[in-house]
Amino acid sequence: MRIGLVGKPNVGKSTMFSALTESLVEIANYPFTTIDPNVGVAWLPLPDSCACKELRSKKEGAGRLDAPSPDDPRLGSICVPNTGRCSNHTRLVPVTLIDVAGLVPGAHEGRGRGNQFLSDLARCDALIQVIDVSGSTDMEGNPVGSGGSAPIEEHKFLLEEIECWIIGILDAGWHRGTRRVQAEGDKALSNYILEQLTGIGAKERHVSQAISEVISKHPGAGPPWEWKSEHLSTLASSIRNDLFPISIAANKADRAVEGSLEELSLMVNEAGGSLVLTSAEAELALRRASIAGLISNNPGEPFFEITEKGKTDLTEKQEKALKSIAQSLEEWQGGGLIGLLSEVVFGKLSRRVAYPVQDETHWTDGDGNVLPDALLISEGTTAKGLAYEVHSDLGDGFIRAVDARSSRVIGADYEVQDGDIISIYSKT
Ligand SMILES: Nc1nc2c(ncn2[C@@H]2O[C@H](COP(=O)(O)OP(=O)(O)OP(=O)(O)O)[C@@H](O)[C@H]2O)c(=O)[nH]1
Ligand SMILES: [Mg+2]
Repeated sequence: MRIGLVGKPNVGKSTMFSALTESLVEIANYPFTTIDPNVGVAWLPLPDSCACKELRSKKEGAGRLDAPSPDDPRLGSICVPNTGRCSNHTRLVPVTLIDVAGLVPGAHEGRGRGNQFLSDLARCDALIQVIDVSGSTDMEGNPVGSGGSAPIEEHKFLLEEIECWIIGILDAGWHRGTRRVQAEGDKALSNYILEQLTGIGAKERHVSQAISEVISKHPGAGPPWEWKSEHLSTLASSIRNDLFPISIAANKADRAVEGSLEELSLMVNEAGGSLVLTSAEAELALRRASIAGLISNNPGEPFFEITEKGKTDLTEKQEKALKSIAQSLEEWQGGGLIGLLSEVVFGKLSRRVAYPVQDETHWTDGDGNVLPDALLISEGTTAKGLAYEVHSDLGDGFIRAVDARSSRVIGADYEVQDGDIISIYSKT
């Protein structure tokens, strides 16, 4: 799972990256602070309890396990995650984030840092556009104090730039490529487009959907080698929408300009995306205080406790500032950065979780580790598809799978449901 952070310069992309991945990156109040992309992992809590909760209660019921002691550091969790961690049955799973250079209007013509770096986003499952809702920066990301660019303009230009980037990939050999239709028939058109766009992750269904959109929207478009820029634009827009669904972090919400978001919110909702108010800077402050051991706070939660260390080290002013940050985060609906990420992954992308295990009785791997993996899978993933997600050898040698809850054998075509625990039998 990969999610790209995009937007004009100086909106808080790197601040957001840093808060979510708990890593140090360069952050500054001027455009193009980031040039080479930052890549890191954010830990996303699963919306439902980890399956280890169910296992614990089964074991407790059978008298094979005592209730967790009050000083259990993991608050009852009994899984052994290969990646991430689990406490109080809240399981964290990895999501890769990519923070890229800012994009300015005209990037496809080489303005700013151009749009070459968009290829870093090519394999992303979704994008989050970070928008400055404080009006403190212009379209190029220059600090202007107030009266900066309108959020809706920031969004529209970003869509346009990504579409121009896609058109740029298609344009070069368009005439020659699409002429193949004359000799090879209609299929040659989708084949040509697919060849050009596989590098950015396009699949046949994206391409055929896009071609149908051009034909229905422009009935007089003529043969593809005569298509004009508006036809290619419809094509690119359809592909962009499918390939890179965009949600919005309405950032710098701590200094939001009243009434600047209604129009944008409507537009994003109509396109099926989400918009969440965020303050990356505020969340970063909480993360840093938590990492320094001054407060105890889980990512995404607006409340915290001051630790013993915090009680001695924090000044009254610092304590007040942290409390006011937490209060603001609570007031903005949507759960901040983690809430947005969760909405993108589980809402927009409809990801489900599956727990592959080797031993269907004990829900363990070969070494006895309980529920070692919690994988995010797409809707429609089959048992065999899940085997491939674990390892290509497991997929190639797939014999059958077993639903560990019911001990029933399931076939290769069974559609994996959210929360399924599945053991896979394979020749290898
Ligand atoms: N008030 C406020 N300022 C913020 C917030 N998030 C980031 N900033 C500030 O905005 C400025 C730009 O932050 P960056 O994270 O470097 O922005 P960027 O989008 O990565 O910028 P480029 O790499 O130049 O494209 C910094 O001064 C941050 O401290 C926020 O939520 N509220
Ligand atoms: Mg940056």
